[in-house]
Amino acid sequence: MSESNIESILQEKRLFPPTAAFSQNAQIKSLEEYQQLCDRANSDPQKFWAELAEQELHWFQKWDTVLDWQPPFAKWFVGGKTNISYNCLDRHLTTWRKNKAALIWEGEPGDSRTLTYAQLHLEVCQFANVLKQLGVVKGDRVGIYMPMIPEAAIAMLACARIGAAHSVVFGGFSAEALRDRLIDVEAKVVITADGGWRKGAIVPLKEQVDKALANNVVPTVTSVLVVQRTKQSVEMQPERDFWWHELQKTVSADCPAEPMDSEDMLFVLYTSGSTGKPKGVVHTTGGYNLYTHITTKWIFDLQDTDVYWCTADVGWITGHSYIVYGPLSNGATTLMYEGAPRASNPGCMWDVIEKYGVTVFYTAPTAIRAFIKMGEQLPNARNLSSLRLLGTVGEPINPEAWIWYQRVVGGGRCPIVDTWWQTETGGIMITPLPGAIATKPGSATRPFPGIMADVVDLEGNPVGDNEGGYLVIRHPWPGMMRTVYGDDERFRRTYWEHLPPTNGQYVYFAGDGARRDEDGYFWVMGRVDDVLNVSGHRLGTMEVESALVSHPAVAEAAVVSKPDEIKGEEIVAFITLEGTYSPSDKLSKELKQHVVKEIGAIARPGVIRFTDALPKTRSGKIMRRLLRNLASGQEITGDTSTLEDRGVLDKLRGEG
Ligand code: 7RM
Repeated sequence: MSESNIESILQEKRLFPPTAAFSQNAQIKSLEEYQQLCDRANSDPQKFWAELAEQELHWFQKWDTVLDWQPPFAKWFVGGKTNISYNCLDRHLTTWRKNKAALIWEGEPGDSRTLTYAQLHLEVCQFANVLKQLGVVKGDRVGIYMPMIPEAAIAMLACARIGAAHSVVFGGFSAEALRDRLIDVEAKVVITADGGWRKGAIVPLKEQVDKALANNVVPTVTSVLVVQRTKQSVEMQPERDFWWHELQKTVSADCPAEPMDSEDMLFVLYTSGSTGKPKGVVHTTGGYNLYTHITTKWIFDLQDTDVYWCTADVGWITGHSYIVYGPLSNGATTLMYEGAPRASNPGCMWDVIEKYGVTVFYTAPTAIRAFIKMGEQLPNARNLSSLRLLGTVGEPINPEAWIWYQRVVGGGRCPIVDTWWQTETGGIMITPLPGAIATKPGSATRPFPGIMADVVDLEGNPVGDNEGGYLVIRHPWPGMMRTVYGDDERFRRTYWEHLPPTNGQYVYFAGDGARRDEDGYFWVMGRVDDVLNVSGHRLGTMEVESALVSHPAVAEAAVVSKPDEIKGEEIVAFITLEGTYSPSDKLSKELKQHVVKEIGAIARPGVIRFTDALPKTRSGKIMRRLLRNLASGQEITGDTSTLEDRGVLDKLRGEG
């Protein structure tokens, strides 16, 4: 976060209490009710979660043990049998919701489609049978590399239905990034589309899959399923590639949901860390289902008449938890949008809200800052009066953006839920409950009931009010990640051994800096590690550096970020070149393009700076702190005495 933003957040004192009109009909109606839930959860967490699991979900068989906690490995509802696809679909079919819209889809070139719960159930059952026909069995992993179309959700639910774990890879990732993830997760099948629409152009998804699988580098993959979306011609490899719509015709519509152990793996989703390759975050069935269900219900205050729209992509955790599983488990109407604003349709988001009468809208601060830039005449020209609740996620929101969102989009009447959480936490952890908690612009406010969040120093001791520290969680919760796929030790090291245990109790280290104010409100300041947040997308410095050094011209690369008005952060790469190469604009462009090819457009560096040498300590460590100062044009702050060669710094500074 930029200095000026930190300044403005430190001075933020405005308070927005929920209106009586909102609280009256809310799921959680008052601060007292919130407090009671917290007290109950704190005094007996297992009882709290067990009661909710019993009330809110269907179980084929009840559990024997609520929580088996062998730090840092947790098992929830052990012995219980359930199925998240059953909870999202089948159980609604015996109610009036059978013919309620489950999924509304608005496609990019004006296509649209609405699936009722009965229709979605049918499609999921059919597709689950397609997967079975291709030999997918319980315990297998299935890669999903898709545009934002209903088939993405159908594919996820079909995997869950038969007990195969899905691993969705964001459609904006490159063939190389896809390949790495498919190899790591040992996928048996890949589900994709002939192409996807992105800002008026076609993203050749199937072609990327072909590249990822070329030369049999992912030997586990036996079949590729292709949705016909754009109708552009693609190569279909005999015996490996199949059209979704063709196989769909060959299967029965009968596919009972497989009773899954609560702790059976539901999905693996890759996310960036500060070191090494992206980690496969593992989530399991029962705990994840309960946690996404109850957070969606209470935080988005679901009512049966809501049209709920989360603008994330299903390739990210927000899409998993708050487009697909959380809303559908609650029997809500969830909207999926394939488009994105661009010059030719700058008001498209507002059109969608007006067209469908969206009531709950959940987006990212980076999107809000882009809306501000495009001008308030766009939202003002649409009827947004259906909206009753707004949310944000992905990065800290600056108070100015919060206030604009509240006033222009929310018409001054909608509460805003600023939700802090991570891929690893499965669901939202710190957030207002909109009928209960007064909000402060820029603060995610208070922990969800049952979440024991704290701010500590490097020794693991709680810090005082308004003192900065590390954000931690003290007690396991049902939605927490279970491990890093195939690497228990990395899981332990990354999240549980970063800080010493408190009174022998392990604490979960989130990687974010935060402070808690005198009212117990949390203010999340951003990452304290080498994880970048560009437009709300999480990227590791090391991933971008590895991509850069894989180019023949690059000897060394050091990647940092600088504050950006819209994107939050922008990537700045400091590069030293191999002997025969010299700096040029052409090479700079080529290197940016190289990163796009290796990772995807979300990782494109904004600035490339060539240098003769990188500032290093005597032990050879790159001093990123100095590079960050340089990148953002700030004075060099702090100690520079460990620098090996001051001349390097002076030279870099000279270039401005
Ligand atoms: C949901 C998601 C996680 C990181 C996290 C934070 C940052 C997310 C907020 C936020 C401040 C928020 N998962 N973050 N939400 N920072 N306020 N409301 O984004 O795994 O992709 O990223 O995002 O740094 O650690 S994620």
